[in-house]
Amino acid sequence: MKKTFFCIDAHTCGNPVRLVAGGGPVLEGKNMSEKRQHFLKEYDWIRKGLMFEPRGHDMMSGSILYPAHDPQNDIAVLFIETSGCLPMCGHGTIGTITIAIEEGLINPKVPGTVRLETPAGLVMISYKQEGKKVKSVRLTNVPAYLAAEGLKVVSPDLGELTIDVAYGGNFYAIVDVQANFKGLEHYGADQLIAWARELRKRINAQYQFVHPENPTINGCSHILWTGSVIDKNATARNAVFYGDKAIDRSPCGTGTSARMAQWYAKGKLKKGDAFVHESIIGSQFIGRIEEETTVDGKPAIRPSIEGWAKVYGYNTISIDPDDDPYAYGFLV
Ligand code: PYC
Repeated sequence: MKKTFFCIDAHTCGNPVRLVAGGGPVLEGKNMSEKRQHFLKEYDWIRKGLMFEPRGHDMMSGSILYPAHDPQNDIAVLFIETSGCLPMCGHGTIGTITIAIEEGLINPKVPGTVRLETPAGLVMISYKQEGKKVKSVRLTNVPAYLAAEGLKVVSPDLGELTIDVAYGGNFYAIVDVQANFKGLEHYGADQLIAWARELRKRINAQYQFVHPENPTINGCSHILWTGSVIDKNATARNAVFYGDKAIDRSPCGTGTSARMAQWYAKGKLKKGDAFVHESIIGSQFIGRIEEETTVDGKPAIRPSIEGWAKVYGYNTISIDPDDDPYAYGFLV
């Protein structure tokens, strides 16, 4: 049966955000973590149809809004992506809030702020507006922490690598510059993607990562390659691999959170310090440690991430498996 979705397309610092403003499914669950599980069980075809080629592409990422479960909060979100349904997505949050405010999809209780329920937990937003345009969005993320350090993993092409794994809403393997990895600027994006795909497989075969407060958040889903900055005012640069063939064009909000948690744990960043993170294309997010906290007794931080997004299109997309053999997309 043909289903139609009304989508609003934007990008956050270069990475796509397709907000499904009409046609999203009704989900069961008393919070977004439970609703995420319901979506994955019953409605994952919507994600595949809207994210994969031919309606989407390797980097495609999006969201669906739901009413908040707690009356104190403004709205709730499900993230959809080529990789699955992320517990939290930073560039997705910045794009979703920009679209939702500019298009009048939400009406925050306190103008300039949004209390957003995500599958990973509550995220507090503040945004700056000029006329109808949202100029920037700052999200204060769920607690981020260093989960493991100094792990060894062998890349068939690069050799043995030493990695840290940090949580910033998803689990990230952080590959710092070392003898067998010279920095992301020395390699092509295709190489980073192919190496990351194999590395992720090996990391998850060797080690286990489970969020202590929510076991549905598990596994190392992203690889964060590091390298030299382009802009001398930036603190650091990264290229985040996700899905099967994607490198985030934005500096990656949850990746930046994870890297700030890593730096905090190593004494390289403290509360209040700015952390300007550059992406593979040179776009920037401004991070800051807002609060020191703990997760399951481990030192953790609540990081904020600030960035911008641009709305560029309205897209009525149909998915009709009776008519189109590629209704649910494909991977090459
Ligand atoms: O910004 O958190 C992020 C993100 C995750 C995957 C792609 N972008």
